[in-house]
Amino acid sequence: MKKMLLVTVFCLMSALPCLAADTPFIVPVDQDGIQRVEIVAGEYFFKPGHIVVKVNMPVELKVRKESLLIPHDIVIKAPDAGITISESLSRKPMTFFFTPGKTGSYPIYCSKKPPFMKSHRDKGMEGVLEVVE
Ligand SMILES: [Cu+2]
Repeated sequence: MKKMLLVTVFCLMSALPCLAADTPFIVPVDQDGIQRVEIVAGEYFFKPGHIVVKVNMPVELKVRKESLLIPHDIVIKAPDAGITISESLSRKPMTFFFTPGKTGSYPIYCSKKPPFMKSHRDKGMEGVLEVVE
């Protein structure tokens, strides 16, 4: 119980990363049948960090990073679902198109790792792309 309270307080103090990690964002399907979603890469999280898309429907994913100085990238390696993304990010949104061909949960992460330091992924820069029926 006490631990639960601590976690809650921590989440309130740093609302964005906690929400990003815990609240699945169901990507809406636009009238033209495309699922459009925008992700922001911050230190050290993706927001939203858990996105849910429908299988066999096209996705337009826009990603940008928040900070000027710290380099980030986005990696999604799910070749059996037809998704292979690995790109450095900038403050200008970058757009990716793909159509997930298989249901499942696939990790989204930043592969940056400064020398002698923890990787961004280890610092929490990891999310989930969930593909559902
Ligand atoms: Cu990063």
